[in-house]
Amino acid sequence: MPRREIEGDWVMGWPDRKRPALIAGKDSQGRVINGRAPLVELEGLITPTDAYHVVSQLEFPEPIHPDDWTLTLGGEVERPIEFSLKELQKLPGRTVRAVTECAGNDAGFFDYLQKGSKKPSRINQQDMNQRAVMREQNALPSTDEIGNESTTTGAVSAGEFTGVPLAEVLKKAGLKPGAVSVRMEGFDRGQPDLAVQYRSVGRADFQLVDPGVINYEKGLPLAKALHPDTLLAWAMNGEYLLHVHGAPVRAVVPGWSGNWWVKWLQKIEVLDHMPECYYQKHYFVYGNSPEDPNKKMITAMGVRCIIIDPLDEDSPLERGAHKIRGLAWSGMGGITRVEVSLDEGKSWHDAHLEEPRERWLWMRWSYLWEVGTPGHYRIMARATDETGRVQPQTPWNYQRKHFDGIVPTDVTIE
Ligand SMILES: Nc1nc2c(c(=O)[nH]1)N[C@H]1C(S)=C(S)[C@@H](COP(=O)(O)O)O[C@H]1N2
Ligand SMILES: [Mo]
Repeated sequence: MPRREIEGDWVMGWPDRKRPALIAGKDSQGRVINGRAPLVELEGLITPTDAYHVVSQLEFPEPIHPDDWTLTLGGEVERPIEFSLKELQKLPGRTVRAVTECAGNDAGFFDYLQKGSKKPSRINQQDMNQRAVMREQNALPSTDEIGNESTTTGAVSAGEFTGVPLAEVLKKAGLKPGAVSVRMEGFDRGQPDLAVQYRSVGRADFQLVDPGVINYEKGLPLAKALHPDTLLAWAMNGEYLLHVHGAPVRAVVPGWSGNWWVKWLQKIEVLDHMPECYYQKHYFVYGNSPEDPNKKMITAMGVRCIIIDPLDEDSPLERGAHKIRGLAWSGMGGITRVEVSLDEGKSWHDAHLEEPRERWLWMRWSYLWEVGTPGHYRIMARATDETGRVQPQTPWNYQRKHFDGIVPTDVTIE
C-alpha cells in the first residue's frame, strides 16, 4: 500500500483523524448554552472535556471566580458552616469515574419501540443553535414542531470527577437526628424553560406549572447524600471544572440522572423533610400523563446498553467477520453481563466485556459476528447489572425519562 502523505499539525499527527467535537447550541452572543456529545465518535471510556454534553434548565449564570465564591451549609446541622474552595479542598478528597446521563437522553426511542415511529439516528442530531435562540426569546414550540424534531441522543458522557464526598462535608457540620434530605442549590436563576418540558413529553398542547423565577435546586434523599461516591467536585478529567459544567463546584451523584448533579453550587441545606422542588415534583418525574396526581420523582437510572458499531447507517455490510461493539452501564452499579442476539431475541450470546469494570463508569463490550449469508439482520444487545437487573427496567412514562430499552441495529449483508 502506498503511504499517505501527511501534512498537518505536528501534535495531532494525521490531519483527517476523528476528533470528537461538541454538537453545540449557542445563544445570540455566541455563548454555548447546550450541547450533545458525539457518542459514536468516542474512543475509550472518558468523554473528552470539550465534547462533554451540556444541559441547563434555567438561564446560564455569569461565571464566578473561585476566590469570590463560598458554599453555605445549614439547616438540620449542629454547626452551620461557610466553606471557601480552599477549605473544601482541605477535607479528605475522592475521585470517582462516572457516567453523567441526562434523564431525557434517548427519549425518542420510547416512541420507536412502543409506537413503531421512525428510529432516531445516533449520528444526525438536531440543530442545537435553534433551541438556544428559542430559549433566549422565551419561544415555545408547537406540538407539530416538536413532532418533526429528531430526538434526544448524545445527552450522555462519562468523566472523572475529583472533589470531596458530600458525607465528609456533612460530618464536619454534624447532622441532627431528624435529617431526611439535603437540598442543593445552584446560583443559576431564572424561569424554567417550558419548551424543555414540552419537548420531553413530545407535545405542547397541555398546561404546565410555572413556578416563576427560581434557583436550580434538588433535595437529595439522605441515604444517597451519604454514599461515599456522592461528591462535591471541583475538577473533571484532571482539571478544574469548566464554567459550563458548574464551576467552581458541582454535585456528582453517580448512578442517578444528570438533573441530580447540581452545578454552580452555592447553598446546601439539611432538611427534616423532602422539599417540593420544581425539578423533582413537576419535572423529572414518572407519571402516566401531565394530569397524573401520583407523579414520582426519578432517581437511579435503569440498565443501559447501546450498540455503537455497526449502526443502521453502516448498512450494507460485506459478508465476513464484523465486530459488534458498544457501551453498557447501569444506575445501580457495575455491569456483569452483556448479551447479543442475531435472531430477534430468540437466542442470546455472551459478549466480551472489556476491563476495567468500574462501578459507575460505562464499559466497552464487543462480540465477533461471522456472517456468510446475505440478507437482512437485526442485531440486539442487552445488559445485566450487579444487582441482577436486566434491561429494560423503566416503563414508558409521559416525560419519557430514563429510557433503557433494547434498540436494535438493522443491517443488510450483501
Ligand atoms: N445548577 C444547575 N445544575 C444542573 C442543571 C441546571 O440547570 N442548573 N441541569 C442539570 C441537568 S438536567 C443535567 S443533565 C446535568 C448536565 O450536566 P453537564 O452540563 O455538566 O453535562 O446538570 C444538571 N445540573
Ligand atoms: Mo438533564
